[in-house]
Amino acid sequence: MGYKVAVLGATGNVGREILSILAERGFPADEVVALASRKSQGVEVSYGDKTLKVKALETYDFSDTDICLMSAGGSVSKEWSPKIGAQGCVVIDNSSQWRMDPDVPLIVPEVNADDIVGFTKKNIIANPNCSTAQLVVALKPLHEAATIKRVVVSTYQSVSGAGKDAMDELFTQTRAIFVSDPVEPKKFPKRIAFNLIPQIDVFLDDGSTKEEWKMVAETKKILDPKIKLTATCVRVPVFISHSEAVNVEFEKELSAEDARKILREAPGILVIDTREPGGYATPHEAAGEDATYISRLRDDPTVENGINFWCVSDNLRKGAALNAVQIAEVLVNRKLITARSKAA
Ligand code: 11C
Repeated sequence: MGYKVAVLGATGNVGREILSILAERGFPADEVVALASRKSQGVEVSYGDKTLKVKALETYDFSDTDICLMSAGGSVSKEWSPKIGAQGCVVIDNSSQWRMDPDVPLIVPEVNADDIVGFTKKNIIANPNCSTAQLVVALKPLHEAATIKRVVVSTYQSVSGAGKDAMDELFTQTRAIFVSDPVEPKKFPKRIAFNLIPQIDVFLDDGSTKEEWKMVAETKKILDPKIKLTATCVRVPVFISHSEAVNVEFEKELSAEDARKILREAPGILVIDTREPGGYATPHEAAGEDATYISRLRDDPTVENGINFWCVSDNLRKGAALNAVQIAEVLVNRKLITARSKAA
């Protein structure tokens, strides 16, 4: 018996990735439906070796669909998630719309899968921001071992986090620079090709950006409200995978060597860390992979119990699509939903 699954936002970067991950992982779906707004109706998208024709969200009946994996932005989610949830279909939403709602669980399965039971209040489960997801996967086993006091993180985020137009902008600007054409920033506030931009999302009153605030607020909700975290988020001219330089201070003693052993055993983590040229993971190698890669583990001698590490992961996979599919797998494996499609 399988489930009926809708993928909303099926023509976007994350929607396409969700479809391919559902197929790759053999998610127990009897039927997968690709959805988008009416203007994309009829567009073809791949689901494994099949091709699906996109249907219009506006006219789709969710009453026999079990799970809707949504990656259509905050305003679509704000309007549609409650309507879809009210029809008994569980929404797993990639936008930031519901993440801080106390009646919506914010889930990274390796970290807080048990919190998922709260989904029945609204039939909505939130997927975290990509830069938070990979960070908490790495922090969770370290927090269990030595209790994290404070985290200082600097991110190096790829342009795919800002969508397909942003990827096109990096490509177009790079080519323009090579042929000496003028470069006009559109999606980003400044030139991104051969440059870095220390702003992701809008500025807040305290001088931080919303991306930085999300990392703080979401880490507290997913992992532990007592953890102090400060972030600086930077956009870099990389197409896929976010990287993070992380400094962690613990209450109890924990050396980099202890952390290495713990992280080697931790779910979702791959430690690549030999102290020689190239003995670390880079965004290029993480792209298309499921793991969160940890490298450059070392003690921080400036505090009593502190370490530094480098953390890289594919932002479209663990940071979005893979995490959403893993949440759906938790629902199924823990028998928290039953298939209601006539086809099942
Ligand atoms: C970026 N992290 O790299 C953002 C994209 O809240 O889901 C994801 C924004 C979000 O631009």
